[in-house]
Amino acid sequence: MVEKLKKLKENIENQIKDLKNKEDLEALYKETLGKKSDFNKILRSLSDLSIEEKKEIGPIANEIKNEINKIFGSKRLELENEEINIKLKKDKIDLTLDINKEEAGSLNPITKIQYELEEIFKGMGFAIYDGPELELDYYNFESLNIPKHHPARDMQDTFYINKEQVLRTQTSNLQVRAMREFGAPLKVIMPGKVYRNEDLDACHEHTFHQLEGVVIDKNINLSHLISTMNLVISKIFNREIETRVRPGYFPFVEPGIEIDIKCTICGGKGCPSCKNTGWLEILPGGLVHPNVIKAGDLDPEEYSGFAFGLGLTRLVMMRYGISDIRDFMSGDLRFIKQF
Ligand code: FA5
Repeated sequence: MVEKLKKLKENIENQIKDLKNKEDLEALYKETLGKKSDFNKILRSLSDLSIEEKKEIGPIANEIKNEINKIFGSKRLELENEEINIKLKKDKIDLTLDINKEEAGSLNPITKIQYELEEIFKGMGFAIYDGPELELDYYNFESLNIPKHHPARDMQDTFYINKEQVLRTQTSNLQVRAMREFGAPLKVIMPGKVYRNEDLDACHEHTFHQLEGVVIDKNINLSHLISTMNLVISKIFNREIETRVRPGYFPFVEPGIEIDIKCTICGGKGCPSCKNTGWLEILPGGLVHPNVIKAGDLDPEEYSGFAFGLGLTRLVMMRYGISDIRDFMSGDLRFIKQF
């Protein structure tokens, strides 16, 4: 009987070696150790033996059964591992594969120059201040010495949201806000987007960027403004740029000036970007009007100051030789990818 069981074990060992999947293994298990198997029949026949024989053969038969179970167990494990390995190989992710490559964006040239200017001004001790684009009529006009029905409102036709709120037409809306928030002495720049109801052409957009600057201190005069601006312009262009100063009019400065730069697109000969004048208006400014200093809760007898409103978009056009301002809003990737 023991011999028969050993023979069966040997057969099982031989068959199991070549099995390649779990289904075949379970089928062999059923066939060799299941209820109807020869192995089971032999085990059942143990009951016909005498007690002595049972005592002798029983444990041996049990041991053989355990050994066969172990053989099946380790084969089961082997097949499961193989299955996992095959799955892992199939699911392997190649991290070096360049699929779904998204194009990296880049900074808009206006943002780039804004950041450069911020660094230049920070180096001169200016702080950077930000404020609302949807602004009260008061800060955009009235506090700047432009009451309702003042003709200067025509120079900056805007989009009224209601009677009190407008899309700001100039970053000057932050002059009084900054004075009220920080007091004096004050040295601050305010870059940002502004909006105007404009007839559009190569150098006029409805949405563009300005960079405002305000300095309030004792004994500030025009030479402070002009020398600061010449320094900033030469730094941003990395060379000397010819500028000229003319009188300008803004109700919130007295006196008011315009600092123009020689058109870098045509070199001063005249082109559509400079309206054939050879000069580009990018830098109006002046000494802050006493009424504005008062609106900023400061004493105009004690403090004076200068302010300027750099046309940031136009400055970018000059630096990169962009001849049409409408390209910035065109949404054409070929334009933006050049920078
Ligand atoms: C102003 O906006 C004043 N707030 C500037 C100022 C500040 C004066 C502080 C005095 C003291 P102006 O309307 O000229 O000024 O605009 C300033 C600059 O913005 C212009 O020189 C020009 O470069 C730019 N600019 C004006 N209108 C447009 C437009 N439609 N499209 C693009 N740039 C414009």
